[in-house]
Amino acid sequence: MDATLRHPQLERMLNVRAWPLWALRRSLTIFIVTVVLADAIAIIASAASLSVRTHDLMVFGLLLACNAATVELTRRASEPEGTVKDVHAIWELPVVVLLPPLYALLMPVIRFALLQWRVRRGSVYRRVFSAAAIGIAYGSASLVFMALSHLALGPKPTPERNISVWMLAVAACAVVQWSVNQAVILTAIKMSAPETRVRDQLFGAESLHNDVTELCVAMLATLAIAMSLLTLVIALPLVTLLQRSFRHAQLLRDSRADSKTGLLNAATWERDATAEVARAVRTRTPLAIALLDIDRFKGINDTYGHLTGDEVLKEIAHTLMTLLRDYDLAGRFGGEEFALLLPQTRAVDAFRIAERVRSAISGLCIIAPGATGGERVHVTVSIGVAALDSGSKREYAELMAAADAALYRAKGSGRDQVQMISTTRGLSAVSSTSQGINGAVAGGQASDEPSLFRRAASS
Ligand code: GH3
Ligand code: MG
Ligand code: MG
Repeated sequence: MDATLRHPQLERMLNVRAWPLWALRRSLTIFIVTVVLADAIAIIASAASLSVRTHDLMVFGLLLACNAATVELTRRASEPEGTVKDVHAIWELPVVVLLPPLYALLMPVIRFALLQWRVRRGSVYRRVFSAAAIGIAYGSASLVFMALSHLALGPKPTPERNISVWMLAVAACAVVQWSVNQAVILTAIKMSAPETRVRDQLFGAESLHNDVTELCVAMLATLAIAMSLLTLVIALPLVTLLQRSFRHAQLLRDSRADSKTGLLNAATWERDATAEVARAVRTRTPLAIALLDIDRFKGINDTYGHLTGDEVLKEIAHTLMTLLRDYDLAGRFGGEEFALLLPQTRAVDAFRIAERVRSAISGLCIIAPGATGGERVHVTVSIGVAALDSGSKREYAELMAAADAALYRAKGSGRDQVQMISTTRGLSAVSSTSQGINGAVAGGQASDEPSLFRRAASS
């Protein structure tokens, strides 16, 4: 059998003209190639001036083993897409400080090869670029450490001579490494997508806190390893714990979100909304709840398929995120039902917001793939709003029942409309349809209306 047929990936790699790297913006391609070349030149230059010592090889081997163990832990937890916070600097900063520059330049190359092999097949040019960017950062840090410690501690700097000065040089080295790496990565991200808001990702409070923690532990590990290699045995479980803790914030976010739409999940929305209603009653401030149900969604699934149905759910969620304020709570309440909590919102404003949402959703242009190039899916929603006017003492459950009753009425009155119940005015409500606001509609008590959970059978 032909070897190339047995190794399609190898065949793709050897086909240089087809590399995805060439499909990027020209300036970005040039930047990536420049960074990789600079790193390659640094590796060759430092290899030429290296004098191999057994002790150095042993230190490098042990730190490499710890780094590989960290990669294996990433594999078990699975490497998520996007920006991932790792702890590799803890094993790599000691290499930068304690060993000749070649080792620091090689470490990221081996790390990214391991990630590619053991964790996830990512885009090769991205892996190579990341390894080169970190290599350059380590190379610069290594030069800075050598220069600073030579000045303060003489030609063979060791922590024993003056531990504080030595640690200051290590800290400077860590800062240089971090800054050069951020600068290179940031330049590449900005070149590939100038509109990306990388500031929050890289310089947000959480990200900075994680980076500072990682570098502080890396400095302690460097000092400990400089004293005795045995400390690696103690450091490994601590680093494992730190690696897990970096996922804490992400796990917390995931546990609050609905995976399909990214809105709050039902349990989180309910918990947060209950607390907000209690606060509004206590502080005598207005608040409103809106329940939104997609009209004839079963028909959309039946006509266009569930994938298109899911697309509709995502588009509606996106519309809600765009239209609502930062402090409003939007959750996916059930299959095709959404719940909104609008703090500091009087009845009349809540109605206006709900009407804006209804109108934006009925104007959505969602295309279902089809043989004729796609067909527009017409989506509408019915919304029931209940407002807690300032000074009212209603509870969360009463407010939900009132919003549910309003939603039921919106469905019964022809769908694609907003109905509202102001709790201080009993069930007197205003309604709007796609034709406009209809005015006040009289009704009974909220509890007379069928409940959200009984409505399915009657609609
Ligand atoms: P109405 O206007 O009275 O609300 O009619 P409806 O068809 O929207 O209401 P019904 O409760 O009969 O149908 C809801 C449908 O929502 C049925 C279910 O298959 C669909 N659904 C629930 N969750 C999902 C989901 O996650 N994805 C998709 N595609 N469909 C879902
Ligand atoms: Mg429903
Ligand atoms: Mg529905």
